[in-house]
Amino acid sequence: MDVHRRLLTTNPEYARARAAIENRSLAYRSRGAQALRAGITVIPVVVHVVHNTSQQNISEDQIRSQIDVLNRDFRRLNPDVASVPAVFQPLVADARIEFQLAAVDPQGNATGGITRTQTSAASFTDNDGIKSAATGGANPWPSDRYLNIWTAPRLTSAVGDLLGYAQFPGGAAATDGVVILHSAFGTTGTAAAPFNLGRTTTHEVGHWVNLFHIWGDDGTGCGGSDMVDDTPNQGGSNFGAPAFPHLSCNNGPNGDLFMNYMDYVDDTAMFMFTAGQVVRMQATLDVERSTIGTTRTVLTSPRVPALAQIGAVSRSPDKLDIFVTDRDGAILTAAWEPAFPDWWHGWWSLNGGRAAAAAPVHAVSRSTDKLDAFVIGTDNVVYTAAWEPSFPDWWHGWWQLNGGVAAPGAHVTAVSRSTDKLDVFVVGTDGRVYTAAWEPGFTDWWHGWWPIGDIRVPQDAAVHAISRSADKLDIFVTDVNGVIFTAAWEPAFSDGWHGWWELNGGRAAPGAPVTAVSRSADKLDIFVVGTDGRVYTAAWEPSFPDWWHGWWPIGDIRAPQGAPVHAVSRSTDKLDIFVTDVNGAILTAAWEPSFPDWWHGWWELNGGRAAPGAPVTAVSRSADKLDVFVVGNDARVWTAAWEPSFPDWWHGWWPIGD
Ligand SMILES: [Ca+2]
Ligand SMILES: [Ca+2]
Ligand SMILES: [Zn+2]
Repeated sequence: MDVHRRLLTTNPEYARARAAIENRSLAYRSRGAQALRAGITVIPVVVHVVHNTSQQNISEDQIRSQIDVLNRDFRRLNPDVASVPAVFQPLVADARIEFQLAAVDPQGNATGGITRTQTSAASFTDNDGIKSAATGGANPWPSDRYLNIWTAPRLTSAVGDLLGYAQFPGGAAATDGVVILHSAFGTTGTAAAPFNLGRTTTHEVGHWVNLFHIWGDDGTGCGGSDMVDDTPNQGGSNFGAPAFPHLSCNNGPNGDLFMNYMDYVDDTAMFMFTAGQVVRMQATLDVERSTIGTTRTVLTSPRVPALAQIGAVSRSPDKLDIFVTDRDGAILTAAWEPAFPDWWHGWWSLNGGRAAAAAPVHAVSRSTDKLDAFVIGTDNVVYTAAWEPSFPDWWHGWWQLNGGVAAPGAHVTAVSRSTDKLDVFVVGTDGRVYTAAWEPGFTDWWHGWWPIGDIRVPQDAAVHAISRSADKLDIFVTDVNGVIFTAAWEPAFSDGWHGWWELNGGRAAPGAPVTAVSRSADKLDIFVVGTDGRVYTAAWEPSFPDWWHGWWPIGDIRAPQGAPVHAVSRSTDKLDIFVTDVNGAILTAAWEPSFPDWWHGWWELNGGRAAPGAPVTAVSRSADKLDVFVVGNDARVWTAAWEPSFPDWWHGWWPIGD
């Protein structure tokens, strides 16, 4: 793996190029790591499989497993990064480089990014014979646009067998890239322990972006340097799986950074790049390798308290907007639509809005592409903000909503009962339910607040509201005694709201959310976690002569009392519900009229985990598609998706940002 040393002594041109690169890297270090490339660099990779036996003709699965390792290791997403000793954890950094098998070949044709060459050579050496068809190998693709990786049947050098070797930046284009022994490549197929976690390639690609060995390539001396400030001076290389700390060169008490990818330890014992190494890599991408790869923006997920509810709305088919208040009280939003080539956009501050940490932000779309958001501010006042495509300057607001006050962090639920009309509901500081309304014909801002009846509800409770058909409103709440109530309004009522009525004797924890969905015109289905922790449902439709039907339990799971059950109807008469159970497992169940045997489920939703009872917000952005959102155990916002064309159940979970 010493190929660059050999080049330095035999090729003066290369030695001069290396000296120039070192001067530039030093300049980067001294000017404070201002990399020119923002965000993530995505590098197209071509893997040249050069095989002598058919066994060495490694599978696409094995190749993809290696690309996956690179994408974890160079993004600090490798789970074993947790094994870095605590004293070294502050050094760990995201290299902001990702790798993709090339989709387009040098001639502009579609490709899988893999070439396969049968060779008569049983073995190659580090003299680059594998990099040319003339010597039994495979020619590189243009190295200014592709990272070339060759997998070898066997690799040797003057000192014995090699796992791999690399060419540093500044060398000849015809030999640029890395060479890896097939049995040290990827994590499956022919990959063999202890080099079967793909770390040989991580190490060699580290060289390819200009990283030196961590011990300074000085044998076992203390005078060499890897030209990186935050890596401790280290005697020689480490092997196997050393115990921490391993001291050398007076570098106690913490000793060698042997768990760095640029040491020689086993795959199971290396977990990290440092911030200083990332500066070197990014400097290389800015200069010597400036022509390679494309960049994409980094999305950073807000950090959100565990039980926060994420607001989600689809303002027109297939568009998604989500809203959350982070642990510092900042109100943030992010957006997705199919036209975005690069995943979600965001997170943006919603006009500087502030609220209690985790305060729910309820959003509604009163007509195509319009958004209205509602929240209780830090001063207990109800606020609203609005967005529509015609606004040249981002969101408008926040405005106080007619002086309404409620408990900090409480819910302001909103519903649009017909085009461009808005109705909102809060629990006031006296525990009564209040409503206010807006429609374009109002010349004087919102109307309200009006109390609805005289029940008393915990101040942090959510009033759930639904419009089952144009201009009709139904609301649901659990009062301070745990009694589930409903009330209704429609324009034909001359005397305001009707209700509250007890809903078929339903009981739940005081303030427990009663979520409602209308699966087709004028039908209502509601869901709540009962006092025994089971999920219950009740239903109503105009043809029922005798009031609501229910309550029926759905399956036999247990959720914390007061946990919300989120429900969505992805197309006419279909129902999907979501809840996080007492163990933190995210579960879903489904119903449609064709099911002869009641609800199907519960199923675990792709292994998703969150705090017990964490709200799982669901939205259907177009017919039969489902998107769900939850705060994960790492405090980030996560999403998963389902649509009928997925042959294999849900896709996800993905964090919306790092
Ligand atoms: Ca160092
Ligand atoms: Ca050394
Ligand atoms: Zn090396």
